[in-house]
Amino acid sequence: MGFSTVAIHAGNEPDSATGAVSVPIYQTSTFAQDALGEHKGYEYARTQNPTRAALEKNIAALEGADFGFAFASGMAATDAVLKLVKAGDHVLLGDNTYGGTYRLFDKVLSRQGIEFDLVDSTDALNVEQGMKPNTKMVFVETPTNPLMSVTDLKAVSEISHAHGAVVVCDNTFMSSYLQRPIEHGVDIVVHSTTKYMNGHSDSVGGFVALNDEKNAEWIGFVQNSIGAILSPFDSFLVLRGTKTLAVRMERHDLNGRAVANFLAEHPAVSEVYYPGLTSHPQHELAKRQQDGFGGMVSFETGSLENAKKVLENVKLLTLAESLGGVESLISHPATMTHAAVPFETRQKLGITDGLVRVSVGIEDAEDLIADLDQALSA
Ligand code: P1T
Repeated sequence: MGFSTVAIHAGNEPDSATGAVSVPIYQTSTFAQDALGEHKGYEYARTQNPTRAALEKNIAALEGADFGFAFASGMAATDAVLKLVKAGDHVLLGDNTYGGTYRLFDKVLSRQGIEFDLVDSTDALNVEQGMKPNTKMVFVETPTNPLMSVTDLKAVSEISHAHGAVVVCDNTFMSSYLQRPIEHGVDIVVHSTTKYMNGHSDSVGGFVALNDEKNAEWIGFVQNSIGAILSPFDSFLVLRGTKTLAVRMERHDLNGRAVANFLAEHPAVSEVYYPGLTSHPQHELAKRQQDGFGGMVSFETGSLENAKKVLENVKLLTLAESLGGVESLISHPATMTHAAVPFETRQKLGITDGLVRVSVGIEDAEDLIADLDQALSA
């Protein structure tokens, strides 16, 4: 079955009690039991909830995974995956991830004895060279936030598996529509569903999808033990969101390409980071690995002053953190999403004070381009 058919039908069977076509929001904390030890598969809503179960089935199907778990945020999903490693284990972390992911490793996981090194995974050889005897996991984002660097998932998976390490890919920037990491050998997919999967900037959530039964059992155990579950209402919203994922992503992709092409020609912009541009260093890989290039575009304005000018002069685009919603957002990675990344690392990667990031929405591309044009010329 095609992607949209799966998106609309997986997990979305009519409600067994009422026939409701749309999965109801089971807003309950507990479930009546017929007798001691006899119940309908639901006991307590942290452990199982029908609305969440429907979403878990839905996104797992979209990612081509046997198992899926919905969490209260993208960070909660990432943290749950990191419960697969223990004190003394080593993780190779992509050197450009969402700032919050770096912060989790740097400030929280390292206190618990989990070792990590940053790796430029755009060259798979760096992953090979970064391996240590205690490396148990390789965690990458592709394309990365905010520099849109692309990692060869097949190559990194082969290297990691040869060393016995599990490979995790944060698929937030592409969504399940534009990229399915498991098809390329990745073991575990993480999403911030806050972004494209929900798509309407009205829910915070996260997701973990995987095939390995033993690891899935542990992630489910962790989900219930720690309790960072997605609420029934948020599960409903994301389930509603994925029904239109394909059509939304087609438009994000079209608009992303149009905005990137416009910026690439603009005299006030010295560099555009977008895998769809032929000038992007991993353009060929992105073409092969992804089903499109998406709606995230970053660009260099040269200075904090220039960046501020653009951020403060846009009228249609909204200055805000986050991404992946129908409305276009604009942000300043160095002081917003990536403030937790040390200054030297930011400089080395190219997250400069002049860097601006746009989450290109699904408005009319001409209006977005006109707004950026007037802000750049202000
Ligand atoms: O915000 P939350 O749902 O917890 O997701 C965290 C997260 C994980 N992975 C990626 C690639 C992300 O971009 C994010 C969150 N990012 C933003 C809020 C942002 O504006 O970039």
